[in-house]
Amino acid sequence: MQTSKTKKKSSKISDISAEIIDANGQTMTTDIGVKINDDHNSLKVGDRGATLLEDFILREKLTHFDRERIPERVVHARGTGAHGVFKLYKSLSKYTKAAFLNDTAIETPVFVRFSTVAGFRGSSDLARDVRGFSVKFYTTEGNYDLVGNNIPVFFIQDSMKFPDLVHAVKPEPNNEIPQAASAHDTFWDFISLMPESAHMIMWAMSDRTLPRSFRMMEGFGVHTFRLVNAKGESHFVKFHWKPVLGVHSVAWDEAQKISGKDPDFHRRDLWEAIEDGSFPEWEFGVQIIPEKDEHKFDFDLLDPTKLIPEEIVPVEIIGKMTLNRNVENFFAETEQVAFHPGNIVPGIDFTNDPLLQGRLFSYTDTHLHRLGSPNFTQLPINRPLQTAYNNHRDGQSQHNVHKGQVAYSPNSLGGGCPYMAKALQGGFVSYEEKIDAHKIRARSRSFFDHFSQAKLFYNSQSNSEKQHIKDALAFELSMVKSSVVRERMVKNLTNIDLNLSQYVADKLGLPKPTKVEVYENGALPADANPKEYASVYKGTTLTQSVALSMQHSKKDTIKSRQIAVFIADGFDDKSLDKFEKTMSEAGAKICTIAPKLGKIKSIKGKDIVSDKTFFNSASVLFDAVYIVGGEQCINKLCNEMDAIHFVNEAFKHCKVIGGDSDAEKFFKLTYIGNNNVDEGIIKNSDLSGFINAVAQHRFWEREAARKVPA
Ligand code: HDE
Repeated sequence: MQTSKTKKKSSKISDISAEIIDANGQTMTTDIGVKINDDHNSLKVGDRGATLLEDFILREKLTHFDRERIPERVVHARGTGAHGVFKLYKSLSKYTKAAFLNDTAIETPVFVRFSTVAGFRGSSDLARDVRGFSVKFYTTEGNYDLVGNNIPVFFIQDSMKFPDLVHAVKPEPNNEIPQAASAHDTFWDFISLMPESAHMIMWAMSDRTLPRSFRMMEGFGVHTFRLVNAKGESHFVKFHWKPVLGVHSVAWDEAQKISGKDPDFHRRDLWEAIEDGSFPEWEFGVQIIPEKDEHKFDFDLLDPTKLIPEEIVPVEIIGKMTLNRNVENFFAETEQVAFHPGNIVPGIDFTNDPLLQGRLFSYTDTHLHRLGSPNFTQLPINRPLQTAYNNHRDGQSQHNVHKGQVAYSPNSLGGGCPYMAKALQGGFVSYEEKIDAHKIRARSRSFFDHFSQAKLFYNSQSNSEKQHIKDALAFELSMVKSSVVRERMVKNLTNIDLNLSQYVADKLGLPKPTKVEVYENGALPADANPKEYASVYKGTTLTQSVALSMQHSKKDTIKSRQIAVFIADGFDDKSLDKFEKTMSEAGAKICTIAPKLGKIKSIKGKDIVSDKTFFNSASVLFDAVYIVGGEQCINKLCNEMDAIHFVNEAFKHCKVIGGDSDAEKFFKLTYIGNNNVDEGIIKNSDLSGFINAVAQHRFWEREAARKVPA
């Protein structure tokens, strides 16, 4: 028998592949290795007779099948994962002794899982929702998990409120409606009574919750953590992931349509990018705060509803993560992976953030329930690179065969082994934080400023981003049946921006507020009076932070962007060849779309096979559209109503639309012809103009000026 020790010796990250069962060329067997002669028929008495209970092959097959599902995650059920590596650019040894953050020669294997929060496992990828961004680093000193989100703050300040938040956002318990959506009564009822959610709500209603791709979203550790160096000195730290492709989103109307056209849109996008060798990359950044500066901010570093503006503490980029390998088996890897913010290595430690503290309990508890045994760390995807030596024994699904008579410490019969490691030998030592306080069940008053950073976020957005937030709030609250909840939310919004609250009120048919309505009740401590509470708002010295707006994100590449190219019989093959060559040199991906599948004849009689058709694809699945010339081709497209709708919709969603000069006739039939717009409309085969425009991602300003009924 192969013990885990011998297995581990042979490989590192390929430990996971070491477990792969490849049936190629093999005979079918039962689970205990007996060769199967007939897998199509159960054992019966005669041709038409009753099935026999003795049929151990049938029984094994059905009992195994009956147990194929495990409980889905209570939150973040819908997700997808991939393998990769983390490479450090520069050593952080000044701040941490963690080996993977010290040695630039080390390449640390990682496994990443992205997720939505509220939807069930089979729900759509494009729900308006926060995205989970979990990274498991298989370091030389044990597994370190950074279990973060694509938003740097959270809805609540104390883990005590987490089950309430989740119950409020999940489908309502009486009828299990709506799926994967926050636009319903219980969510907004809860939020309207929890002013601490104000900052997170601004992010959640922004386009951050509609990412174009997992590859184009940021990641954040959210909580303030600690780094501890070899001398035992501690610094506070916030972790950031910055996508190399920039941060981009889709439009809300588009997100809803993608949910119907391709609910696997994000999962497919990640899978295909990796299969194509267009490996997603994120740079890893840290904001470091010396311990002595803990109280220098006008908010509490332990409060997870606050971020540290990059203007105050810059993000120092220290490394890069590249995802370069898809999973072999979704269940074995993505479903069984067990992340835990409590999985830390020497050199990293926790703070007393009350949300983080609760998480440190909850994740192990959830894994025990979901994966059914304390031996879930032995699953290939969860195993550290090192063999685990300790005195834990037995339990369900124990895969290890522990040698010897000793399973306790101290012992002399086992030579004292396994022995404990001193700090200098890499043994984990908790940071010796001095705490001298009363045991109380209360919220620190330093956590009471709920609106300053909500304002900061809102004020940092561009006009179109602000408009999207306004529209998202109007949409979500319009789905709420309770007028009391709607009115309370509008009142709360006055604390963020009066104009915002007025816009939403108007859309909801409510009177426009004329002044800031100081928040009245809810999460205030029993003894607080609202006036005093209002005076706790210290404001923040900043009124705007550039990093909070996606408008300022990187827009320098079209790598891996999906471009739809319309063709029909009689298309100009020279133009198509040139377009394809130029776009693929720039790293974009082309998909030809035609009235039918199969061969399409060019102007010169050359056949090409179309990738998709107007009836099995849609503009919402692409970043941009291009129409190649050829008189006959354009005439055909002019009669193709789905092609016209495709372009109108792309226009509505502010995408780049381009074409050869012949395409003008076709454009005249679309809203481009009707609107006299230039932004993002690239005519006359201007391919470099097209590339520059696609790199801009969207021309949102188009929305304000002209509305398209598509
Ligand atoms: Fe989680 N969270 N969470 N969470 N969370 C889970 O663990 C929990 C919080 C996050 O891809 C669960 O394995 C509590 C913040 C991600 O597998 C569960 C609290 C942040 C994932 C759990 C929080 C997160 C989870 C459900 C408040 C961002 C998906 C299944 C105290 C920093 C991990 C599971 C994956 C998953 C509990 C708050 C991120 C129940 C109690 C804040 C990305 O244990």
